[in-house]
Amino acid sequence: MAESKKNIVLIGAPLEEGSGRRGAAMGPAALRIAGVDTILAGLGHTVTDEGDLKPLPARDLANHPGANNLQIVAAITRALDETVHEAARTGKFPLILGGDHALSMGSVSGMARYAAEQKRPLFVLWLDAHADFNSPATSPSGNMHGMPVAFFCGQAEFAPILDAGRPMIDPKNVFQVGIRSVDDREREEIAEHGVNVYDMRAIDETGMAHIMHEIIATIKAANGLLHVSLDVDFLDPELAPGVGTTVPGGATFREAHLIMEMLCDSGLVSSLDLVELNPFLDDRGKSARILVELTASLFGRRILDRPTRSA
Ligand code: NNH
Ligand code: MN
Ligand code: MN
Ligand code: MN
Repeated sequence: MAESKKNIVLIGAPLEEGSGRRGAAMGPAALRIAGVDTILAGLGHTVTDEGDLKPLPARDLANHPGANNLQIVAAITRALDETVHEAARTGKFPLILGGDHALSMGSVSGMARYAAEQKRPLFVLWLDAHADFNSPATSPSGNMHGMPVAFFCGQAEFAPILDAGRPMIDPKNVFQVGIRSVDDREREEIAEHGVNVYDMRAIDETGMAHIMHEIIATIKAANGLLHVSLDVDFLDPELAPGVGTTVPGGATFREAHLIMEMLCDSGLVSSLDLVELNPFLDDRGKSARILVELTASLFGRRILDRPTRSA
């Protein structure tokens, strides 16, 4: 199999203000302590750590009653948008160490800008218990980590965070896998906008291999780039307790591992977020270690040297 050694840049985004509780700001440190850099370097990749982004709040934006800590989330969004775009533009693979899931507003918009320059469509694989398609108008909590998908699908009420007219994502290019907690208004929105949702029931009924074959085939046929966003709560809480919003009945280690191996073989992935890790809630670093293990599989660690079986 063709080995592809990458130039990976680690970008820490210690955001917790999108989540409504403290602790996710410790995520980047925990992922480094779990050895994300050394495991990737050990696989033959070049790894550079850019440290943590710590922008000042975006004071040009008014506080919004439906979007808690908007100024801080907007500042991280702008900083990541710029940093991720610049990394991709210079041939690097941006690996974002989160931080809560609101940071994907910036990582995905940065990659959307890059994909538009490459004249290729950007697809997003959203591995999460939640659909994260709320907006300030629909969110039951006001927590912006429940809003990033609506943001990068171009929902108008977010407009002042980034310049108007920026390339965004077609909701039909978003694949959500592992979903098992959706709010009422959110359910209507994802249906209306045509987001592709593979909920837990779909995984049980058809199996992860079949679902991933389907997603990978669609992206290949479109010559797309793929951004992967991995929320810790995608995994079953028994496996990964280090997250503020556990939902029972999550993905097993084997399902998550299969996704990573199939994505690695596909060669499609251009950027990755590791989000929602809350080390304060974790059990002796267990969740951080699993995220690092899964990342290693995505970057080429394999058990036997054989390719994905055909569909
Ligand atoms: N849907 C809820 C909200 O918008 C919870 C979102 N929480 C997450 N998303 N952890 O991944 O407030
Ligand atoms: Mn999420
Ligand atoms: Mn979630
Ligand atoms: Mn809408």
